[in-house]
Amino acid sequence: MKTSRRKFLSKVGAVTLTGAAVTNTSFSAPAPGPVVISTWNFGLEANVEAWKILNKGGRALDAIEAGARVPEADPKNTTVGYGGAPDREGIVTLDACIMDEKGGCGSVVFLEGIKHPISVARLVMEKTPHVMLAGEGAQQFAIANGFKKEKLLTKESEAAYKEWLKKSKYEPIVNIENHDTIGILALDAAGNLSGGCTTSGMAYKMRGRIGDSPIIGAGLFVDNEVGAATATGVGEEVIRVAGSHLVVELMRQGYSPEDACKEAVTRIVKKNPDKSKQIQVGFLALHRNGSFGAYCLQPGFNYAVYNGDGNRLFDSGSHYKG
Ligand code: SD4
Repeated sequence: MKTSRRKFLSKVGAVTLTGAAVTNTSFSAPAPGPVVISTWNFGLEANVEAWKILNKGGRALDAIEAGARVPEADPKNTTVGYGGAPDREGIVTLDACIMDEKGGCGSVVFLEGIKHPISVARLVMEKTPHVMLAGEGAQQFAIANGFKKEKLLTKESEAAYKEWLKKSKYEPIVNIENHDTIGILALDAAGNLSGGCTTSGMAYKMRGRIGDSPIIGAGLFVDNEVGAATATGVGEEVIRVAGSHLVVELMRQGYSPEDACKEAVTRIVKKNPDKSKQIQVGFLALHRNGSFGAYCLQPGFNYAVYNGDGNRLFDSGSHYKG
């Protein structure tokens, strides 16, 4: 029997953009039509921009890019784009990738001085015969395509970095509890999927370190026949299991989005049970039928969903319990 919208909302305790509480668990009876889902609570704001495109019948790829640009431009978001935490030398380096419904993909890594790596990644996909550009080459390509070189380190991020420098021990930081990388997945009215992932990476990482976020198959994977997945958390662990590709392949075998994410987390734990106690990894998946789900290692991962039922924040209440 179809659950009424009112009943559904009271069951999951959903909130809107301005709400405070978060919900529990995933949702597998999707509203028909387009949907966009994205990691963490700042995903709510990204979804608003993405939904403007999806709601008009626009393409999922355009929605992804528009959504990802929101946290990239936000100086208060210290894990993505402008205002992102720097590496251990004090330099902000950005990573991003994007995938479309045709299996096209583009990626930039170790990009400095460009505020919107997601848009550069899209151009790599659309204008070059390559998938990935790095560092200086990626920056040259961006500038040649009209992007401005800008200072990305904000006063606030610089001050936090200076505090961190006072510690004697080298310790990169991934925030377990709160805001991180944005991974964003969308299904449009034509039934096509796309995805994107953009980050400043692990705060105070070694210079040159790249995580999972810009790596196709690790931080993001889209297969229009099946679904899409993205990851957040300690990228090294996600890369080791080719996490997002794994999630999509599990959905191909019939796993629900949440169960596929759970299996990927479980594999990470099995490989390294001790380390897993101290890190966070979360996966988010969208099936091509519009159902979605998430699973994380530690409690504290939330994600935002905008579909015909509105824009809501879900707590991935499902986390690894051993
Ligand atoms: C990375 N996965 O660079 C990204 C960062 C992140 O939670 O998502 N941190 O490893």
